[in-house]
Amino acid sequence: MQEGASHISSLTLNGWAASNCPPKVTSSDESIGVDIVTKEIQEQEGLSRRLFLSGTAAAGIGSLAVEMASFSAEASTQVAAAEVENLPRVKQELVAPPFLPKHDQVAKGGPKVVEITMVIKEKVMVLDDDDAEVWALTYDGWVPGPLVVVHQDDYVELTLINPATNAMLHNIDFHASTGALGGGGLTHVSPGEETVLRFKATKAGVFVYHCAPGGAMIPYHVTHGMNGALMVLPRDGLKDKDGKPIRYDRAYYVGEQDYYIPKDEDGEYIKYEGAGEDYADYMETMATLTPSHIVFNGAVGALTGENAMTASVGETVLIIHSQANRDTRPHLIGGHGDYVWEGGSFTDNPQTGLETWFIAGGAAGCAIYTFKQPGIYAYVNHNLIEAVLKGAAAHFVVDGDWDDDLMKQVKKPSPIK
Ligand SMILES: [Cu+2]
Repeated sequence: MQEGASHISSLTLNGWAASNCPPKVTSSDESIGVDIVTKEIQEQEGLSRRLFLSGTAAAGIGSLAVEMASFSAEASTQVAAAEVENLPRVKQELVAPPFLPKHDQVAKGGPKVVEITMVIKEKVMVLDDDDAEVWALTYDGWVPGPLVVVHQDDYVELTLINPATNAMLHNIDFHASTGALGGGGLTHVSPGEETVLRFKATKAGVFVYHCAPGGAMIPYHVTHGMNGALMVLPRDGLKDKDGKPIRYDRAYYVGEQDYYIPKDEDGEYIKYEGAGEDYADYMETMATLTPSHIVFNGAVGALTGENAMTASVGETVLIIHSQANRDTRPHLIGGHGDYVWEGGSFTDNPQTGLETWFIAGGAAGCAIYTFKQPGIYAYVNHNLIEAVLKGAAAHFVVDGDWDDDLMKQVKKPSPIK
């Protein structure tokens, strides 16, 4: 096991970086990104599309995939511990964000094996009113992928299915897990394959998961929507700094997504025939680090208007926010974060009374707020350029009675006397 583990880490490091470093790169970190892009594009030109997209022909990935397969079989026999086999099993039906699957806030009984299934779907998504579209790479057809909820010390058992109708190779890296690149090293599935990964949820908190097939395909897949989040609740539920229980009436999952959609010479967004067709163009737009879109739940307006999240005055709402690639700063306009787990770890005491909180790229965090006034609240990334011009905004529609004590319009806007 030890030998296999060290073997895999050196191999996967190739997948993550080394295989993409051109020979010329020595100490200049700044140049690596550009050189990676150039090299990937050059490689692509010399390869058949199918082979390239499947990942099997990408630099370093071919041998990697073969080694992974043998390691995977070896590992799966070794971890089949009898005590895990004897645990109770439950199936969790995953649902489309912003909703959460049915779950208990306080665990009933001891640790369980929570079985989930995700089907990888490559599909066209329209991103805005300008008809910008992307061949999204998704878990279960949603951007973000479904939120998974378990309790600390439960086991997550994922069946990951990559239907033969897809064009690309995918996998999954759970930040909540320990070992084998978060499971990324054990879950590479080509079109027509499925795999089962089980891991123990040892840390309580909210965590990102994402596709990480290797090399430049990692940011390419993540910025095509292939990410989501998993919440590991403490077995006895959420608590404040004094150990007092915190319970929520509703919970929502907001996944923030940056896209880098290429444009043609006329400034129009380019449309492509299939998943992966935008690869060469996308490598260039992605390398600018300037997203064309920054949106909540896949597209501009996915959580506004009739898609707004709802609540009532007096209800306590948990808002989970993830960003798999890029820093962000959620803010509820007209409200607060009563309790905020900014870094996402439930082992830490929540911060209280925040106006805006920071979510590091590659992380999830969450906030709890009890609504006190009715009306429409905007929930935004408080880089307001990103919220208003790029799309990172959602709405809460809250019903109930207005409280004049908290706010009152003493005089309507009228001519100055
Ligand atoms: Cu993928």
